[in-house]
Amino acid sequence: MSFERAPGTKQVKYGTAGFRGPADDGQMGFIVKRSGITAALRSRKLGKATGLMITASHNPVRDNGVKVTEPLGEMLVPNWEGLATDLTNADDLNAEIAKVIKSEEISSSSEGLVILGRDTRPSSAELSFAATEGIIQAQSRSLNLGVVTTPQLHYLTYKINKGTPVFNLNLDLYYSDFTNAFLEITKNSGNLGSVEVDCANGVGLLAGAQFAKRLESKVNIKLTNAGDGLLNHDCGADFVKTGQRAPVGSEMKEGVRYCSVDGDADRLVYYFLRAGKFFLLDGDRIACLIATYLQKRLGKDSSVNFGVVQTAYANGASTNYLSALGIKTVCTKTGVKHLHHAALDFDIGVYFEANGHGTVLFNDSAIAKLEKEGHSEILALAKLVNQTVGDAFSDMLAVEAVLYLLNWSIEDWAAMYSDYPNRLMKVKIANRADIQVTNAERTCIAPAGLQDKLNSLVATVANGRSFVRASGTEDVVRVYAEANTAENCDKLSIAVANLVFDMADGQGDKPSL
Ligand code: G16
Repeated sequence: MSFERAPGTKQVKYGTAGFRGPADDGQMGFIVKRSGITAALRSRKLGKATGLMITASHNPVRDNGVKVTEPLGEMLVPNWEGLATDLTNADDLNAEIAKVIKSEEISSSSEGLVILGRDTRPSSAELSFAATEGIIQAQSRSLNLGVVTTPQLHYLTYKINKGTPVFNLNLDLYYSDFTNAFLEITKNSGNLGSVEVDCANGVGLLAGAQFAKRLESKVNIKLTNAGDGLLNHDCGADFVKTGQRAPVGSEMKEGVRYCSVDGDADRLVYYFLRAGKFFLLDGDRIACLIATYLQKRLGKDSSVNFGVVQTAYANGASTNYLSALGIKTVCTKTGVKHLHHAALDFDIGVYFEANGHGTVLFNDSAIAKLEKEGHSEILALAKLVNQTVGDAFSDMLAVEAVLYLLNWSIEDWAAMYSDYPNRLMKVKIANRADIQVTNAERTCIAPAGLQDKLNSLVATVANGRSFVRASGTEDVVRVYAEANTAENCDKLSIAVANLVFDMADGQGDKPSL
């Protein structure tokens, strides 16, 4: 694989979750190398370690990608996304590096440190060499954690910047912190039953095996799709959420809790079987479960201000459920970075995308107020939820803990509300940048006239809602639709998908269900 960029190569953009694309078309090598340069320059600018994760998460195994992490584990700040894009597209790389060093006032004597991680894709190992080459070129060192989940990389990047010495940085820190937090919360419980985790044939199987072993006295964690099949193929959180069905290899039984993580283990969805019927508990449900718990425990008199951050993909029934309880909700654009940012406006910000990506942020004021008001149980929960980024395993333990604390079964959780029938479709068009949106992605402003026609279609079904947006991780336009019945939902989604296909230069076959 070449790590150099041929002049005139098609331009790329740092998107929803960094850069993503095919791993075999000769582009990913230079993209990852230059992301190594970006991460190193960012580290030199801040005088702190940054993180670099090689993964294409939920995408198929043939793809790969890369994302840069800020020192405290957050996503890269917006102005540096622009610099990452410029560095990656530059014909003259050295000139572009010099430009960033000058504009960002990076000292020539500074040296950076980049914490490097990768997922299990066949292309990831070689790409980590590309990253290292870039990091060295940008006058920095790298610390290679090898194969890790995305949240592990974020967490250990946070840890090193909070004072953990380099030579003490290892995954045991991560496992111990979350295991101990779970054991503390459940110290008075017996065995909590069985959870079967679909690992998407990805890196989640390593984390899953560790938690299964460390928590065997409290919960029976069984792993499926643990490396015996193709990554994300007919399995994983994205497959289960989009298809609203069980992954391959799962012979579902009543009375067992099931969940799926995605290819880099930063998303989680739950499901179970009752009377032969499949029930999905997605990111909206996880947010509602945790928000319900917080509201019950905080009570009316608490000074702690909490709220839930969602995106346009949140099922309308979940937003109505939260509003009926008087819980504040905010809607942002897709992308964890947007939700994370909005969640910081609350003392406790619960943020989840419907696809299962999210976490719960507790700020310093929340911790102080919880201590003052004597909420030791919620303080324990704060330690169980990964504060840096959405983490499938930390979220799974948080769900298990909250169900236990509320004395709820998975069926009690499912009974919170009934989802409105919904469907997510993908439409391939010539240039997805032709689709322009605003209003937290709920209104399409280009191509001209598309939104008016979409509104007319929505008006033909009861309780209709639909929006379209270009994916930031795949070369497709996403179409979301909701309606009062499954039949109306299908009718609306297919009509909107065809509208996009016709008005935005659709490619290949016309969309169908
Ligand atoms: C990434 C982002 C998520 C986003 C998802 C899909 O997830 O981190 O915030 O919801 O992509 O984004 P889009 O609709 O723009 O393709 P992951 O799990 O793939 O890293």
